[in-house]
Amino acid sequence: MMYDFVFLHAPSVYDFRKNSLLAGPISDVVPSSPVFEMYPIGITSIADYLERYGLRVKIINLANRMLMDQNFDVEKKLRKIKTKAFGIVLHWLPHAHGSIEIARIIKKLHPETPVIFGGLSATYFHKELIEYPFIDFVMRGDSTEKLMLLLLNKLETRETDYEEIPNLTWKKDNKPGFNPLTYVPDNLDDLDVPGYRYTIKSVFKYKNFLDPLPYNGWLQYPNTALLTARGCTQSCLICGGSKEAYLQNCGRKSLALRSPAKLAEDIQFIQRFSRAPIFILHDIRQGGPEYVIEFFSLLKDMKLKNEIVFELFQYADEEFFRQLHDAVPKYSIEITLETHDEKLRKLNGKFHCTNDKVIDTLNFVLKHDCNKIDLFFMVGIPGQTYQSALDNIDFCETIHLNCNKDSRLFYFVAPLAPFLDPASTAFEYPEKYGYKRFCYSLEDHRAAIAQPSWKHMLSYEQMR
Ligand code: B12
Repeated sequence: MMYDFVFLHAPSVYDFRKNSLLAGPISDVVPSSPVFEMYPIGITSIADYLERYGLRVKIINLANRMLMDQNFDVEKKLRKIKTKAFGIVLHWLPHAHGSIEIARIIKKLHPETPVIFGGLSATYFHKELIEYPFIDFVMRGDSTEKLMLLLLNKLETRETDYEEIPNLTWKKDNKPGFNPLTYVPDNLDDLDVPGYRYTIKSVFKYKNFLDPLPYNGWLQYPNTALLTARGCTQSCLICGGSKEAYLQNCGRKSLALRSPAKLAEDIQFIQRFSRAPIFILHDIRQGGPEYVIEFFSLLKDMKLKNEIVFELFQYADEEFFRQLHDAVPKYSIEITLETHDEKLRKLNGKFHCTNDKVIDTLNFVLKHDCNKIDLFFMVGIPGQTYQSALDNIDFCETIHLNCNKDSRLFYFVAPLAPFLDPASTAFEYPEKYGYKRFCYSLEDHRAAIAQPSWKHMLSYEQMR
């Protein structure tokens, strides 16, 4: 079968099956293994959009196929593919090694087929990427659906005036061109984000259910996520998806929101194929109070069967949870506190209220019948000392005792690993925030992630 576009999601390190890694706790709080086999949900949106215009698009999660089958032959699989262009995912920087190796293999097997990179990390390192002889384009930015249609149409008609496509990094006669980041849409309603319709349809259309699986174990427990926004209102120092990072990396000055009505439609659709929890990504309060009221009222009218998981960036009062529970029969809450230290929380950005208010928030949630609360702490945030990291454990005890030792509270701690996020304030100004940075270029990160032990993968050290 001839495709118009094939997405490839590489493992973090290629080939992880040959060189065993002591990856440590670098992926402890996400559904993936250290291979980071989950692909970014946005590639399903791109696929969905392109298929609306009659293109045939396939997603191959190579990382997951390699993980699920020790004998899965990558080169054999790639050799057989007939497509007009390949898209290689470099969204998360831990894929710095695998994505480059896959691109190299693709060019060896299909020298005439264009190779296009995309994702937040590809956007950040686009100038370095375009220098590789086996990469032809980098599509930059957080919203590339429409731009990819423009580019694929151009490739089809063999026109080479790439200057016309916003956000594109390209090359002609080995000379790179960098088009400005001018396409930054301010809402997400004309897209399917994520493209669950596409994903399900593609299984039947292209007769393969293994290739597009999002991660190992998804079939047993088909968790889904919905994206309320692209961009962020928060300024967390360590986040490569903060307000400042989106401005610098994607030219985004404000949030692009998905409307409550569209989110409600998305939930209806998911309920048709999955009974597992639906994660609502980002704090819905980013949309403002009216957005929240409208969303809750739509949820209330719906016969919600799935559990819905909400994220909170800051303190919320009791009324919020009363309304939430009134609208959603079964819900859970995720809170990233990072630290017990009020001053450090204030510096870093998340939950910059007092510890008393943190405990109040938790008690409100528990009172209003939530199913579960996940609380996340981190080791390695700016200003944190060894002792301060240890003190988080005592704070968990304080919380537990102040919340009647409620068994619905779950505590997680993970290191800031493996890398400082590119474009985050901490990455851009490491010394100011107490870090010694070891990695600068993409090549530095590529070498780091392939180290045999996680201790040597880390791209930073905290200064005392
Ligand atoms: C939701 C989220 C997750 C979800 C992922 C859900 C999913 N499958 O996409 C979960 C919780 C699982 C997760 C995990 C991780 N995350 Co995360 N995540 C986010 C978050 C909060 C939102 C992402 C978002 O808004 N995406 C929307 C847009 C930007 O992306 P998208 O629609 O998927 O893709 C669009 C473009 O990026 C582009 N694109 C993407 N890929 C490609 C490929 C091609 C070929 C093309 C053309 C275009 C293209 O086009 C798409 C649509 O137009 C951000 C923070 C933030 N506010 O941004 C962090 C963030 C992206 N995550 C980050 C990190 C580090 C991770 C982890 C590595 C953490 C860890 N050590 O475990 C893991 C990796 C998981 C894996 N691969 O297995 C960093 C990334 C920094 C970097 N540049 O590397 C961020 C910025 C901040 C952070 N620290 O959390 N994450």
